[in-house]
Amino acid sequence: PKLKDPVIVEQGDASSNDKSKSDAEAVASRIAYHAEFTSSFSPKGFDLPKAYLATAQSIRDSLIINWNATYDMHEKMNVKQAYYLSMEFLQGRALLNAIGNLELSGAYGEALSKLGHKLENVVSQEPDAALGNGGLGRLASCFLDSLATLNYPAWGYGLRYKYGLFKQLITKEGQEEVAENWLEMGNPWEIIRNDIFYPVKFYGKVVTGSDGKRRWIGGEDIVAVAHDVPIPGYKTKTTINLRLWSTKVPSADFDLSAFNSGEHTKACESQTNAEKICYILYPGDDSLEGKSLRLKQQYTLCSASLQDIIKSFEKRSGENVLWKEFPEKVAVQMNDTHPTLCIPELMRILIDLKGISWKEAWDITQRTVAYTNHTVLPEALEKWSLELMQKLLPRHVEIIEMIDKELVNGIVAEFGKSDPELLERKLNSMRILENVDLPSSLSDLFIKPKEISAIDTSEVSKVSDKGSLDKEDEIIGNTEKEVEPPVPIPPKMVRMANLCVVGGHAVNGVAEIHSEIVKQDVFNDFYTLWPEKFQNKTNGVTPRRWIYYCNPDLSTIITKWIGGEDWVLNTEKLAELRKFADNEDLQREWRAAKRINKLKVVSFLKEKTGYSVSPDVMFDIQVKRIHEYKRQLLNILGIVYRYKKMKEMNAIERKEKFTPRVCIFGGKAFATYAQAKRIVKLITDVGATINNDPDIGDLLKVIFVPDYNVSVAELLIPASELSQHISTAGMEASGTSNMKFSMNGCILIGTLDGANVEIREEVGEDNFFLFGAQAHEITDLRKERAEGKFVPDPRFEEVKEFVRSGVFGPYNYDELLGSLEGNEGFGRGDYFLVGKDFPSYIECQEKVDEAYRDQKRWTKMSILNTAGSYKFSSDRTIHEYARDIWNIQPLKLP
Ligand code: NBG
Repeated sequence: PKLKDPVIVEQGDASSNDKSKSDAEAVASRIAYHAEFTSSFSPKGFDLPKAYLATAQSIRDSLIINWNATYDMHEKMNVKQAYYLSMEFLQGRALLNAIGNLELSGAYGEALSKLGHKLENVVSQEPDAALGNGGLGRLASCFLDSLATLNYPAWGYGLRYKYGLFKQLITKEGQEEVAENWLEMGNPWEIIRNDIFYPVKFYGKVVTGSDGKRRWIGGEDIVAVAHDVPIPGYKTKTTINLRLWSTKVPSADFDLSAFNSGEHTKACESQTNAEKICYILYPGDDSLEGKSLRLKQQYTLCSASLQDIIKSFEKRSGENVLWKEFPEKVAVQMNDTHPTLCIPELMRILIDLKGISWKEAWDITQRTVAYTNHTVLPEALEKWSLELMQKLLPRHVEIIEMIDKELVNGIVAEFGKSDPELLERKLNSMRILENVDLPSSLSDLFIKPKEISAIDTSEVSKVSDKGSLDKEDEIIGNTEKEVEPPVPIPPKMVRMANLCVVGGHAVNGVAEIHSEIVKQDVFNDFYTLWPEKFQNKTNGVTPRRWIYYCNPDLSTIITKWIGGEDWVLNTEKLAELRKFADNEDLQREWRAAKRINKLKVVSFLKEKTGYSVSPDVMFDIQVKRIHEYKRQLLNILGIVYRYKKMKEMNAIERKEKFTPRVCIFGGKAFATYAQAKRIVKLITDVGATINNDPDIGDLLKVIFVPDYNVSVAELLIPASELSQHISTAGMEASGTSNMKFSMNGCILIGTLDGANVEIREEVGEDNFFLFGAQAHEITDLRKERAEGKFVPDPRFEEVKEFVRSGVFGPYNYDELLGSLEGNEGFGRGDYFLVGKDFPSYIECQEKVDEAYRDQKRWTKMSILNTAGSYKFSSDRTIHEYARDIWNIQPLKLP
């Protein structure tokens, strides 16, 4: 490639042929320029990795122009801005999205082919930016896409983890984790802002200055440095910012004399200590070091982001900084409880550094921050040891204690002292501090200070949600730990979720049923006191990434039948497909598109797992984090049942009875969640047996896709025909892959849980395979089990026996299967009600088989799923947040 003038290509206008031809030339010269001057490879040659980097850098130039223009406009207009703080952003790949959003796909395709490469091959060189774990992180990324697309003034703030979460390998042993070195080849999407950094302090002590003010001094100082990732909107110039922090020591801290006297490790110690804060997401927190590292991560995110937000507020205010107007310019959204420290940190900055009174600072803080709850699993609502927090963040603990004290006063004022029992119950559930004595004026009221908890701690050893807190997973998996004697003195804890509810002006759940549970159960006492704080914001996903780019064949069909491409921005238009659901031409095209997507997956599976599958069988997929409540175990036991029945029949019978399927699983089990890892092992063992059984052939295949991530999802979801969302009712806050599957014309089998409820409403009952107990029945069912009254279905017993018989290999599954049984031995009482739902699940699967045999009916169901999915665009969700919580307005570049 020859270097020409490095002209930057303007946002696309593919309407004219000449324009696109000249665009292609300009793009080619731009790519060639970067291949020669910016790429970190040898200047010779133009292989795929180099083509990717040069292409990314070329489009980045265009993004930066829009990104600067967006920033300047927001600053000039001084509009209110929303800041989304999240420990996770699961961005996936950026190149195709950027090219598409700038409407330069044609020009880039042509340019690359001139340079000897195919766009799709170049695009697939990009490693996923996997700074997240699951739905919570991917939701944050979908929100950024919608915010930019809808021209909202908003930014994301997160951490730049050097090694992400982990890379999953599937071996004979099951899952293994290795470090994911996603930055190995450099990251063309980030702009390292060496000019933007903030001090972050840990430890030290608080003293009272001569002016009577509290000051946090001493301790360990690190620096957080900004890395900016431009986020382009679709068909708009608006390009917002995702600012990720990395950590290092202040440069003056390098111990030169230690280094020169040969103590190299010692000299570099503080450097490593600072850098390790951003090594990985969710570092193990068994040890005290692990716990304090996590708390350091959370505080770094909150402190650096707030300092940045405040600096920008001050700059935009000019001479006249009016702090009480801060909430009119700034909205901070806390994505789950991980950024809770925003509350005491904002208070600290306002009071200690800006000289504002407690009362005013509290008013400003409350009006600024809001909290989204993403799980009702009690133990996943984070708690931190007060002792640890006191060491690490002494000034914040003073502030939290003060907030708790004011809360106690408020509760006493509300409920009075006349009914000590009621008052005690309210205090126990609502206080921020747990197991901390009340002021003496109150404690006299009660007989003795009780062990307190907002939640029923007896459940703690049974449930867990990997999304937030991880140690509980081990409690499930590790029986040795369980028998530890109870701690004599209950530890003093800080309940982060309570702090969020008290300190924020809005609390929202992420699907209707979830928001109801939040109000009626998890935070009921708060809801009774402040009903106006509580809201629902049903999740959504971006239709750009999740149909338009990942499923181009289906998109072309939709555009053709609806008569235009505006459904990508206005998903309501998808509903127009309803009137063609029976049309034979559309049905034929629809099936053909699905088949193309299935063929892509066939080759992908062959490459990744070695298994060959037929594109003519039903693609049945369950991809999500591996978790007991998500019940991959129910799925695999259903498969085992199916296999056993097949083996009991002759070839003709089994062909008649069963619809051929490939059952695909994917997802990561948290590294220390032993039970989840056993589930992975079982799935792979079952696969190894069934896939090699000559009696079965294409009738049934079971495949575990290793290292499930955003890019794998983009491949699997468009090819899927049935997808499983089968959590124990009431436990999945929303789920978001259910929305993606439905959008791509996949039919769901699921329980009435999370967003399934709303999806079923929208797509119609006939187009959703429903089974299982409902949320309001779960408590009684668990009770029934605990009392030994539950009689398991013989088919369930049969299937467990079959696994135990060793058909799937020598691994001992007692601990896994025991969890589905009573409370003796390995028994854990089947907390997730797999046994209860098993019969209705396998019966429902029979209905699936039958429906699939009628391809016309199935295709109609598929079309009606896409048509009914319009509500689940994150554009709708973001408009609701903007209107009901943040009070921000869109602002478009001229
Ligand atoms: C997850 C829930 C999902 C939900 C996403 C996004 C956590 C803590 N929660 O059901 O389990 O879809 O959040 O809201 O990761």
